[in-house]
Amino acid sequence: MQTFEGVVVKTTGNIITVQTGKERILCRIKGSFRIKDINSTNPVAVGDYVKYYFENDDALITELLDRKNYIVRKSKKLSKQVHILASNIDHAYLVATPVLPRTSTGFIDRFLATAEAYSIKASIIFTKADIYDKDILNYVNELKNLYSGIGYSVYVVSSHVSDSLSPLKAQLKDKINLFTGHSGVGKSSLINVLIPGLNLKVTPISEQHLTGKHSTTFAEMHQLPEGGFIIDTPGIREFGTYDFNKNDVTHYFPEFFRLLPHCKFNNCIHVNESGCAVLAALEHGEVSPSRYHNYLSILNNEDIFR
Ligand SMILES: Nc1nc2c(ncn2[C@@H]2O[C@H](COP(=O)(O)OP(=O)(O)OP(=O)(O)O)[C@@H](O)[C@H]2O)c(=O)[nH]1
Ligand SMILES: [Mg+2]
Ligand SMILES: [Zn+2]
Repeated sequence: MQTFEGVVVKTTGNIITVQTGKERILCRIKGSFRIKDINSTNPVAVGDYVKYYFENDDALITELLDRKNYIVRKSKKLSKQVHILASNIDHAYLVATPVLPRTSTGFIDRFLATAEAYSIKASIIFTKADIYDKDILNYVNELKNLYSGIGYSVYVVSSHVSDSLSPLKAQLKDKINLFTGHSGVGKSSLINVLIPGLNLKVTPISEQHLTGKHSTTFAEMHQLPEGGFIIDTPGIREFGTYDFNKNDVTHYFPEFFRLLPHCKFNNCIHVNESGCAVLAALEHGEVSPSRYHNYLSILNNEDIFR
């Protein structure tokens, strides 16, 4: 029996689309997989490497290869089950907009902390630069300075100005990239410009609520002409996907983590401990108040989206 190997590019119900070379094959799962440690609603996810073979005219997946990493979200509020959004990601990008719809720093910081928790490299893309007025542009530049100061790459782009995409393009090449963010921020629009001819569905945001209309309904991986892939995902409302341990949260804020050796206590969580280097840096304006505020929010398990 000849088996083949490929990467899952799309899953819809029982049909799993697997790409091998340039070819895409519609597969089903043979029997059922049981995956240790993850209580997930989906046995395979976009980005998974699988083995399959042909039985008559059917392509059947027999094996899931080890995952390098994966990102999950809770399938329902309060549910213990998770949905694996994607796996084997080299780089996760938060697609964000200061307006129409607005992405809060709470949402940005929760995304970055989640990526740190999963050890996935993360960057921020601010889109719709063509509609920023002076005040918004100043605000975006402030955020750009803040996040690049911490060590995250920040791109300011417009899907309507293809030149604005050159630095981003260079970074996407030859990697498996995930695009996430609120509905309506322009994830699919951006991918349409990066992959000419793709024509993903794009929907204007609601004029009444100024929010997106959930145009993309399932994750799908698309091949870049220069090499590499982008995973387009449905818009999400919140990034509260990970049950952080209180003592670990400081590990997910790199600029706080760098200060930890200077705190008096090596298990300092920077709330009210004496001799805390993070609190001192906050007082001296060396740590951003919004980062600190969002850190506390995560520590206290508050819902900070929007
Ligand atoms: N002015 C302007 N509008 C944009 C830009 N990018 C996207 N849009 C518009 O924003 C709206 C939403 O874009 P989509 O690409 O569907 O957004 P999405 O993030 O994929 O949304 P979901 O699939 O619902 O998560 C559409 O009306 C786009 O035309 C941009 O750079 N500038
Ligand atoms: Mg979309
Ligand atoms: Zn401290």
